[in-house]
Formats: sequence, structure tokens, C-alpha cells
Amino acid sequence: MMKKLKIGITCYPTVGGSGIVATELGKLLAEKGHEIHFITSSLPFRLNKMYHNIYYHQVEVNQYSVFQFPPYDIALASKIAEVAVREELDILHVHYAIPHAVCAILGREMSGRDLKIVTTLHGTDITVLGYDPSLSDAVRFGIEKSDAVTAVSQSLVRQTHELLRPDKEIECVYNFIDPRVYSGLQSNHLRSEYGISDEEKVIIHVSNFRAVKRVPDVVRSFAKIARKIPARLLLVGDGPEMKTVCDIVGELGIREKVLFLGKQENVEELFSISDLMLLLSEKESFGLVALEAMAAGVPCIGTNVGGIPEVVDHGVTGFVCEPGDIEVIAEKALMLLENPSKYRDFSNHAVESAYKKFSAEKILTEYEEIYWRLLDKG
Ligand code: GMT
Repeated sequence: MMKKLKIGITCYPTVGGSGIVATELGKLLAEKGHEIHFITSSLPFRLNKMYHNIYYHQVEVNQYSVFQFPPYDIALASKIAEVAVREELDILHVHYAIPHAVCAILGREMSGRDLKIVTTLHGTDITVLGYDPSLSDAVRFGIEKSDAVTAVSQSLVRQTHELLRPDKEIECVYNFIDPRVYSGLQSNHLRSEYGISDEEKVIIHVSNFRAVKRVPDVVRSFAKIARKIPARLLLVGDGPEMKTVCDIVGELGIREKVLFLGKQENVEELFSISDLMLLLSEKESFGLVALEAMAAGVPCIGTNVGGIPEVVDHGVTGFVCEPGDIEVIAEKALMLLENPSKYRDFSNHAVESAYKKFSAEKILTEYEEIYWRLLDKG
């Protein structure tokens, strides 16, 4: 029988792609019998079920009045050391370089154990923080002192090498979906409950509404589409650009066609009533929401930036366009939505690609192989 591992996982536990990936990975590793220890500032939000072999260790930060800034990073490193010693961890897998990779290294040092550290880069830890002179050396340090480093797309591997030139191999391990989440969804009642008629096409966008997501482009593309065919736009999520987005919706006179759904947990149910996903970001290392949509049979129109072209196969599972090219985006959307047989092909290919190239089983094996390789090396 294969030996089971004791794996610590550190991530940002609140809503966000890197936290979702880390939590889903922990759950699937636990299902395979490994013992998982989440070491995080709060309970990861997707950890919504009891598992006998998943443990949660909360990082508590001292709020002593002398501190101008509470020392979260030190508290995390201390917690990592405490858990690594008591639970005899084999591996610590940290998601997002700053501060987690650096805390992991300090925690290992404090523990005195030969703990193997795997760091997964998710995107903005490189594409934004890598440009910050106050952090870039620390990001490089975290990468070089980890035992293995992965990035969620080939594009992110390339960008990390170009920007930081670390003396370290970085392996691409894609994000994944769990097919069980998408099979047998019965959410059609939602369409009528939202007042969406049978002839209306549903276009969906899911994000944290930061400027990099270019949600105004989503709204403008939708307005062009809705001028030609009956359509509704589901805007899922919330964030700093929401006010601007609301204003543009008003200016374009499409308020009654847009549903502002805010932050939602079971987005798979929303994908199951959608026809097309728009992800028009100017930076996106992977685009987990595009993959989630594809798994539900929803083709995606994305931008040709970062890892999106690795997720969305242009002309097969969706299209990739220039950021801001609203004309072409709307034209491609209409071409799909007005052509049922073409649409069916794209939808089938989207599911196939999500289940094959990005299946949880495949990606989980890739991570496990990295863990075993590190432990075999001693
Ligand atoms: O996209 C965000 O703003 C959240 C961010 C995060 O760190 O959670 O997402 C990043 O990681 C996701 C999971 O690997 C990727 O799917 C997103 O593409 C990536 N975001 C960016 O690169 C902007």
C-alpha cells in the first residue's frame, strides 16, 4: 500500500482563485488518504464539509499596542514550525509567494525539521508584486529556497523567469476542476426564478471586480450583443470597480438586462444556466473561472493575455481576443450564440478539455509526484 503523507497547506483562505485551488487540492489529497493540515488565518471558505483527516490550525496575530503593524508573517512562521514538529509534517505546500513562501522558509528553520517546501505561484504574486522593489528580492528568495516551485501556467513560468531571473526550475502545474461538481446539476429553475425567458441567451462574468479584470469591457461587449439578440448579463462578484460598472450599465441603458448577483458560492449552478462566459482581463495567469465555466459546457471568450490562451483553445473551446477589442469580442460572441451547431461543438469541446487537460485526477497526480520526488531525494 502506498505510504500516506502528512501535508501542511498555507494559502489565503478568503475568496480568491489561489485560496480555492489550495483548498480543493487539500480536500482531494485528503480523499486519497493523505493527512492535511491547513495553517491559515481563518477557515478556508471552501472547506465546507467534515473530513476526519483534515486539520485546521489558525494563525493568531498578537495585536499588542506597540506594534504599528501586527506581525502576521512571524505568527505564521511560528505556527508552521509548531505544526511541523508536533504533527511531523513531510511536506509544506504554500500558495502565493508573498508572504507564504518566505514564512515557510523561516518556519522550517525554526522547526529544525527537514520539511520539504513546495511553493505554487498564482499570478499577481509575480505579475504585480514582482515589480515592487520592496518585495521582489523577497519573492526571488522564497522561490530559490523552496524545494520545488510550480506556477499555474506556462505563461507564468515564463514571466517569473523574465522578471526575477531566479536560479530555480519552475514547473507548470495547471489548475483543475473536480468533475463531480459539474455532473447532474439541476439548476434550470434558476432561469425562471431570475425572470430569464427561454429565448434569452445568458452571458456570465465572474471576478473580484478589480481594474485588471476590465469589467467595463464586459458590459460594453454585452451591450453590443444585446442589441442584436435577446440576452441577459449575470455579473457575479464584487470589488473596487463596481460603482464604475453600475454607472456604465446605466449610461448604456441596459439596466433591465443586467443582474448584479454579488459574491456567490455555488457558481457552478450559475454556469449551468449560462451560454457564454466573458473573461476580458488585462492580466490573468490562468483564469480559473473560465475553466469552471468550460467544465459546465459554457464556451469562453477571453483575452490573449497571460495563461488564458492555455485554458481557452482559440476556435475550439472559445475565442481569445485583444484586450479592449469590443467589436471583435461581440462579433465572436454572436457568431457562437446565433449558430446552434457551432455552439454545440464548442460546448462539447469545452467540457472535454476541462475534463481531460485539467481534471483533478491528472493534476493531483502531478502534485503527488512532486511531493514524492522531494522525499525520495532525502
Ligand atoms: O484573480 C485574482 O484577482 C485572484 C488571484 C488570486 O491570487 O487568488 O487569482 C490568481 O490565481 C488564480 C488561481 O491560480 C488564477 O486563476 C488567476 O488567473 C490569478 N489572477 C491573476 O493572475 C490576475
